Amino acid sequence: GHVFKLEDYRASDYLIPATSLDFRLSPDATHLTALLTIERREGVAASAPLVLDGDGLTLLGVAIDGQALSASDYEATPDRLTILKPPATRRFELRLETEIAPSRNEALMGLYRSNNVYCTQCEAEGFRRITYFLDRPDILSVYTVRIEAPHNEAPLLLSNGNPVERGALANGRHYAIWHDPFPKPSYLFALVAGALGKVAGSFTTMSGREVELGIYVEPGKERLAGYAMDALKRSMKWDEDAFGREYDLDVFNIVAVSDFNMGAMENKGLNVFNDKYVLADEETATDADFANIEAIIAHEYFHNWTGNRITCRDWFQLCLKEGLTVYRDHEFSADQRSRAVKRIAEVRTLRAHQFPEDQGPLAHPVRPRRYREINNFYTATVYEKGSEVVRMIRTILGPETFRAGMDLYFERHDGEAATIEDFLKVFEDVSGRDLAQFALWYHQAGTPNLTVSSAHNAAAKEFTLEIEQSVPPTPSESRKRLMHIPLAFGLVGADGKPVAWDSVEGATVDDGVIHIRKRRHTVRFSGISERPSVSLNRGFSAPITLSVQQKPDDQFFLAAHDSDAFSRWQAFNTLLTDALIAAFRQILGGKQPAFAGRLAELAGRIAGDETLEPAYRALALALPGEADIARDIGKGIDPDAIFAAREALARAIAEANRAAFSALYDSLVDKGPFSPDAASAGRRALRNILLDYLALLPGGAGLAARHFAAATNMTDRAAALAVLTHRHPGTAEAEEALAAFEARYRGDALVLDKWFQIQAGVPGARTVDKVRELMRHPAFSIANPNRVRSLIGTFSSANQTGFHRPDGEGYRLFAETVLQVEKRNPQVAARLATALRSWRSLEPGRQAKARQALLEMAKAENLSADLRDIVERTLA
Ligand code: DPP
Ligand code: ZN
Repeated sequence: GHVFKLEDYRASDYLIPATSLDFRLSPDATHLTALLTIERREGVAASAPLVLDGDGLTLLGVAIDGQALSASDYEATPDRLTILKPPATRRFELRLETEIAPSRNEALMGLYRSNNVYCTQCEAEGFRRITYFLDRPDILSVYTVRIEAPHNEAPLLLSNGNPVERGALANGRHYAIWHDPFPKPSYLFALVAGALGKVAGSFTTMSGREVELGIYVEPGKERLAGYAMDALKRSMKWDEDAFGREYDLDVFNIVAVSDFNMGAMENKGLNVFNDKYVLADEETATDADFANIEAIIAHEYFHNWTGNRITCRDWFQLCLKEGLTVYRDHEFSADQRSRAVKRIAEVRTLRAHQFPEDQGPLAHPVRPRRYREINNFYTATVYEKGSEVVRMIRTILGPETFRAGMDLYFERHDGEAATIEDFLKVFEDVSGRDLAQFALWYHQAGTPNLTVSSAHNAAAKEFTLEIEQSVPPTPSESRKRLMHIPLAFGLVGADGKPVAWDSVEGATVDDGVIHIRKRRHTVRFSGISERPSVSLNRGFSAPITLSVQQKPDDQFFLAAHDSDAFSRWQAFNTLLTDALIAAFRQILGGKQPAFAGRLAELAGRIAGDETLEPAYRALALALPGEADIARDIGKGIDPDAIFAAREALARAIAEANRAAFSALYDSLVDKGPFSPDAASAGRRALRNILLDYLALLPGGAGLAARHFAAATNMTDRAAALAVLTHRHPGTAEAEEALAAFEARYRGDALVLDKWFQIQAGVPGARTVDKVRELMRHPAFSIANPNRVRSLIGTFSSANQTGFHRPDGEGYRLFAETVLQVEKRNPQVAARLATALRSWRSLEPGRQAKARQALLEMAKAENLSADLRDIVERTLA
């Protein structure tokens, strides 16, 4: 396929200042008349052909300035329309008639049907499946949209911007006209039509304008949209308070649909959401679901300024809107909930999703330089690492200068399609600093590593840190340049208090941050009489790995005393990881793993420490995941040995703390009415992780079964079901709970996704057969992305022992299913296929079988560009 390159960017010869669309909706034959005002760019020769993008389109007619074109004036294929000799005038009107079949659109890109509702998804290149267009983000156009449909089939007709007019027509038909005054790229176009229920709200902006809010859901589900509405209002207020950003249209609408490739989409004034991220009440949604809804509602809303008002010049700049908007939604959630807990959760996500990407065959810079299929670049690197890069800018410049830079960004680039260079320039301009070396975070792939050792010279009262940076090679980037790494740190005295120094040399040290810019720094602190413990990368100030020569005593000390909550969590997590890796090696060597008693003791102390938030304690007690352990081991992975190591440690912790865990578990029982707030969720999280430990002890299955039966909300019910099925698979208790859950939620597809997910995650060799069986369950559908992700996605990316079954059966099911999904929906299939990205780190037997599965996929006929790109890069 074609490789798109950043350096090939060139402005287009033509612009489209205004776009007027007239839809006559019909499931099998939607008729669209598009009237495009075309303007030749200054300096472009009049003879330059106008080349528009299409994708599978049927052209019914084409006219310029009211005159139908003759066949020799243009060339039309499903994927391109070329106007060979446009008029000599600089501005003209191009009229296009096309016909599309939403009911047959299973790729869920462009205009399609979901549960009899018409909806659209145009990012990145879906608009060209609706009409011929300059379908690129630097073409900003003012849209007017008329939608016409039978009233009974589609009483609701929505598009971007403000409503202008609506009315009845003959034969039971009606129409609505929408106008969006803000010029926007085609990827932000949206249309929704159908029969939906509405939850209404309103918001008064900082300047006193009244905005009408609407959340549209499947009729009958209105009461499940209350939390999303509340999250929307809080997001609108927060963006005013934190960034001075005010909403700009008279209405803001959100529509929830059940067939959606991503989480949600920020179309101007008309966000379209995966219903998973809108619908919630205590009976159907977990605390994690509530938190995700809050974060995604915020994320899409925040795009109104970072993405919509200021968009991307080209798709290489995707992180300009995504990394920045993730940063903003992280900050929002941190302000709404607990900052320390939020930060730990973010870092866990980054390590679980971005680190393996950065360390494997699909590694790419936050701003890639090449792609074959842009859909494959909506990645953890662009989003999560992109957010970390923005966070580092704030760390380096300080909060006030960062805010001044953001203000300048909005002022300078409002209404434009911008680049990462534009973004960095505002921060250089407000700070007077040169960010050229820092910019490597956008340009260079790979997770930097810092090796750190320390020494104390008591006689000279000097404490020294030797720090060395390296960036591992990544595909097509074997040589790396030195980065600017802001390393937040603290020296901690024996009393747990910060240790002050007289002077420091060897690096710029500023406000608790060592600025690493060279390969090696010897950082000398003078005036230090006692050897301190050193707390490094506090708050996870840089997305790096650390190799620290640190004594376990220091780790234990920091895990109990570090004043930085993140680093304290990190110290304990490092101890757990080290113990798990040691146990893994013992198991491979045929030995029984043994654990230091003080580790389990510390776990007990953290669990019972009333000075710590319950949510924090729950995160601390969560052992590193099997995939996290595998990533830290790096190669020769035997997932069964990792599983055994992890279970042995959990058992050791549970046995050592039985009485205390049990008492704490009892004391945390939910009293009073349900509330999804962070503090209540934290108590449930702590109680549920204690259950997970206690379930490993004698009588554990009974305890979990009672927890399941007594649950009054989905968080507890789903947690108990997972504990029962994962810790006691195949037992009567587990089977009864599964049956009860299924019976209770029969007909509720979103909730049954949890049932699929929990079963797909059951460790062990038998799950592959269970997954095959569940694919035939009436609630499963290979055409629905949420169902596929719950069952196949969970199995392949979150079930290490099941998926990596030594005989390769997991891989075979996986390859077969990916190819089956791909026939309908290449984008979802390609995303699924990334589950094999770490195949080279497996032990040789599994590695050979995983490779076999990848080769099977590679040689399938008519492979989509999406899947081919992933499979070939993974094998390369
Ligand atoms: N809708 C996706 C997001 O908001 C892509 N823009 O991240
Ligand atoms: Zn986004």
